[in-house]
Amino acid sequence: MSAFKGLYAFQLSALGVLLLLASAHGHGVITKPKPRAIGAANQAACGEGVYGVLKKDDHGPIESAAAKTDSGYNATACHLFFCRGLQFDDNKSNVQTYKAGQVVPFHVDIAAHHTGYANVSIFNLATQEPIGAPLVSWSVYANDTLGPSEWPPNESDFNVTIPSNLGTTCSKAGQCAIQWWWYGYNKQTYESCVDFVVA
Ligand SMILES: *[C@@H]1O[C@H](CO)[C@@H](O)[C@H](O)[C@H]1NC(C)=O
Ligand SMILES: *[C@@H]1O[C@H](CO)[C@@H](O)[C@H](O)[C@H]1NC(C)=O
Ligand SMILES: *[C@@H]1O[C@H](CO)[C@@H](O)[C@H](O)[C@H]1NC(C)=O
Ligand SMILES: *[C@@H]1O[C@H](CO)[C@@H](O)[C@H](O)[C@H]1NC(C)=O
Ligand SMILES: *[C@@H]1O[C@H](CO)[C@@H](O)[C@H](O)[C@H]1NC(C)=O
Ligand SMILES: CC(=O)N[C@H]1CO[C@H](CO)[C@@H](O)[C@@H]1O
Repeated sequence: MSAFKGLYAFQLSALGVLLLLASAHGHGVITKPKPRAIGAANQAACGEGVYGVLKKDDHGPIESAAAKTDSGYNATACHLFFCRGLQFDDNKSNVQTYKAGQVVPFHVDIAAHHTGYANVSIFNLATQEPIGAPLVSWSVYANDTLGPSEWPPNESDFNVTIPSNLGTTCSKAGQCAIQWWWYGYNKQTYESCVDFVVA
């Protein structure tokens, strides 16, 4: 093989590895605090098709899973676009305890940038409605025309302050979660939830 052909083959295989990494790692997920994880309750509520996509790539857009709904999909039980369809029943021992006013550091692993907007809010799990205004929000998030050195550090590392006015709204496990929500203008939605109680 000539040096030129060798280099070409190397570039092709490097590209293949990059594409593989991109598809294996998807786009974004909270990694700190420990977010809601997938399990058997998700499988039962969302069906095999959706469960398979969500399980394969915890960073991927929810729309990829929505494209695989099958006869096992129960929209109400799965609530795919709320907490990514991940279920409290699979995470009963994964509930954080915070104090009112506590500053909680978050880390989001953004594996691919897609320009959009994002916010972080406390949600009532029974109604799936936000409680109060977002705790953090970005009118522009993950701008994909910026290079790594220009990425705002606060898109992946930020603090959330637990409000002091929640009263007993979030005093029991299963009542509240903090949801990080990113919508990319390429029509991709990413969500992670952290279940918590204020005690
Ligand atoms: C779908 O889930 C809801 C909520 O859990 C439940 O009430 C309903 O019976 C389920 N529907 C089917 C067809 O299983
Ligand atoms: C993304 O960054 C580029 C380069 O700084 C800028 O021109 C563009 O307006 C930004 N996009 C948004 C939606 O703010
Ligand atoms: C993130 O940092 C940028 C500066 O890089 C600032 O303009 C913006 O207000 C910050 N956003 C949040 C949510 O902290
Ligand atoms: C979060 O808050 C802590 C303590 O208040 C501070 O030391 C840290 O720098 C903050 N982190 C970010 C990303 O702002
Ligand atoms: C939070 O972000 C989501 C998607 O990024 C958006 O649909 C929602 O309207 C935002 N909420 C607020 C209160 O801005
Ligand atoms: C990620 C995690 O901690 N998952 C736990 C959520 O709660 C269930 C039920 O208690 C456990 O089995 C999981 O290990």
